[in-house]
Amino acid sequence: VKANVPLATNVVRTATLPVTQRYYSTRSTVVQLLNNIGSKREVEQYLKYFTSVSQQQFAVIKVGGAIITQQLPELASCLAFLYHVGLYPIVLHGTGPQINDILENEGVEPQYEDGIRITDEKTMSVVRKCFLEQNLRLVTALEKMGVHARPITAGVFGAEYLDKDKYQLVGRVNSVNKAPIEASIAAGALPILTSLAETPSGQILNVNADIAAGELARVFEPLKIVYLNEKGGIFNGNTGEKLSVINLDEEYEDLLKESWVKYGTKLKIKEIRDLLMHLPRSSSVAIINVDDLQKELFTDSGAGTLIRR
Ligand code: X2W
Repeated sequence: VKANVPLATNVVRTATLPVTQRYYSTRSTVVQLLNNIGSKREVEQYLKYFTSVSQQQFAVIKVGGAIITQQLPELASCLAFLYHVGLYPIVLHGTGPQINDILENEGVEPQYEDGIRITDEKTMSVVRKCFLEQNLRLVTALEKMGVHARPITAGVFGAEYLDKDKYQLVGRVNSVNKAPIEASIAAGALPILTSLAETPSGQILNVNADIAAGELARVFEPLKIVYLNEKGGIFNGNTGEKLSVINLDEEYEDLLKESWVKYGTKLKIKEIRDLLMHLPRSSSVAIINVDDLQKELFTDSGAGTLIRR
């Protein structure tokens, strides 16, 4: 992967003073930590690049619910690392597998239509419980690593019903309130969000976490939109090889013609393209495993699948 990183020559760092101090005081430690990942020059270059935009424009990181169950210590230490170098990713997590576990234990078969959970009243109470539990788990794990993390479980996403007959209590996001996220970052805390939304009359609606992360990216226009999942990228269904980079401008049409690009993969690629078309060219999407997060962010070669236009 050749990441699209313009060399930041005139770096204007807009961080508040305490964060700036933290950033520089830990800088040598950071470079040491990262020596096994990339060259010092590479790492420094990316650090400079990521800190050249406002703090809220560094990254939106979507964490799949399965990662909280399977890789919480790794996830927490990755996020803690970013925090300790003065970077404030906006973190949004899902909780799909936890919801399914509870439903299945109760003998209820999870229902999906086009990858969206059909959410009746009973399912909704499970969804809300799981979101709050997983949010607390992640926040607590971060606090144990010395990170100031702030749970943001409501008040961000405004929504209407996506299709009440088809999906019941599922929302289509129609507004994003940036204020709680901005306040969190201004206070030096990592914002940790769920993808629950609310109608104007106060009905809570369920929103797919990938979609909610995309909505965050549309309003914050971050340099990086990172989807963390266990698979760690998009794989060619015929050869089994990981696609290290997709340049949408040149490859999109051909990619859609590939026989293995169907169902969920097709939907995902289309959604990511739609998202990137709405964002500055400096924005890119990375799909990676949590173990590869630092490598993807701080090296030219990357680790997962990088998608850009
Ligand atoms: C999702 C929200 C959780 C989610 C659901 O109920 O599963 C809808 O489908 P993962 O772990 O990221 O899959 N909501 C409407 O997306 O979690």
